[in-house]
Amino acid sequence: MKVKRYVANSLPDAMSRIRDDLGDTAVILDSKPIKHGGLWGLFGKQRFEVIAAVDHGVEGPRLKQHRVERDSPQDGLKREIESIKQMMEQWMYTQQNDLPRPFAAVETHLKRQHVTDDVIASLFRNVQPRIRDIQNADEKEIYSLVAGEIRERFEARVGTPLSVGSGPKTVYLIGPTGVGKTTTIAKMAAVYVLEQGLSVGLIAADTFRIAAVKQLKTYADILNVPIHVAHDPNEMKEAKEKLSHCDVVLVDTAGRNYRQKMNVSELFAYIQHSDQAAIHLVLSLTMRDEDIDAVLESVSSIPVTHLLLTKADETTSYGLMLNLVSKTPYKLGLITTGQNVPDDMVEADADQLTQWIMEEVDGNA
Ligand SMILES: Nc1nc2c(ncn2[C@@H]2O[C@H](COP(=O)(O)OP(=O)(O)O)[C@@H](O)[C@H]2O)c(=O)[nH]1
Ligand SMILES: [Mg+2]
Repeated sequence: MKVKRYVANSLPDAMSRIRDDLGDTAVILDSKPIKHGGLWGLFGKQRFEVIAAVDHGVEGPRLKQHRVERDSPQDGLKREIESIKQMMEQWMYTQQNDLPRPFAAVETHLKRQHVTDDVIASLFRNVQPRIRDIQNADEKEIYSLVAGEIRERFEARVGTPLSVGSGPKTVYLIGPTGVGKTTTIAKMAAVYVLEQGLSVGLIAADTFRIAAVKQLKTYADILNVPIHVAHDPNEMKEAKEKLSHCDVVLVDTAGRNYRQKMNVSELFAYIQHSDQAAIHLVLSLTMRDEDIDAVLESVSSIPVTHLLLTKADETTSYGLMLNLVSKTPYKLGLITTGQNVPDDMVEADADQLTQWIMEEVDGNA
């Protein structure tokens, strides 16, 4: 039997070198990361040591067994390396820094939910001291500790977005075009009028598009509530005065490109001089991380109070909600789950949100 040690930057690199060197019948006897950084080496850069051998009698992950029918030698090799890589990466977790396998399973799941690496790292960091025996940690224990940690983070942030009692009288919805601001205003107005028996006034400050005012007017007619249109900050002030008898005033703002500073300062002019105001930043759960970051950056000068997350029905990855809890100081308010007015809306609930993120993990949430 010929045994050789290989050190490479990645497993595919190692595999391709082993193939060149030892041929198709080579088997992997052992592999481990030999240099690492970051939390338990999970997110740091590392190199891999792979011990490979050629001997027909040796059992192990045989390179040849992973070969599929191929169109060209390169395609076949690529696929083969990919499948070995996946298999090895899972297995490697058990070898790395005494990291128990359940962490790998939870990490894979959280990544599928689009929880970012830094958030996953901070979850694991917080959970680790609570594990009695990390070497022999029970898979379920890790799942429930991580779920518990996620739940605590949500719990610390859930607000009471619909309570008006001593709370804010004017509620602004701000956010990019098409995220669902107007639809959500209609849902909120319906809840206030039909469920809480409050008097509601609406202000359409989205005069950028004629259709947007019409849309809100239609809802105002259905609910039989007063609506005013504000074309500029002065008219906004007047509209608010006219609606001062209402228990709550909902303001629909223009969803313009917030990357342009002009638009943000214009928006700011509409919402300033608002005491007792709640400002809900509306973001869709279908938005890309980079776009969300751009919006967060551009509204940083606005005193946002709540995050309002829409289109939960259009995604199955809810990690964004957890990322947002880390990235922003805002309360988690309403979450919308469809186009039906007023039914498709819930108040953020820590248990529910945790379940959305952790479900499918063997029902351990
Ligand atoms: N699937 C889904 N669609 C929604 C939701 N909320 C709003 N929409 C739809 O998104 C589109 C844009 O909504 P709109 O309220 O006009 O967005 P705005 O530009 O932010 O005011 C409309 O077709 C809405 O019906 C939601 O929670 N789920
Ligand atoms: Mg609108």
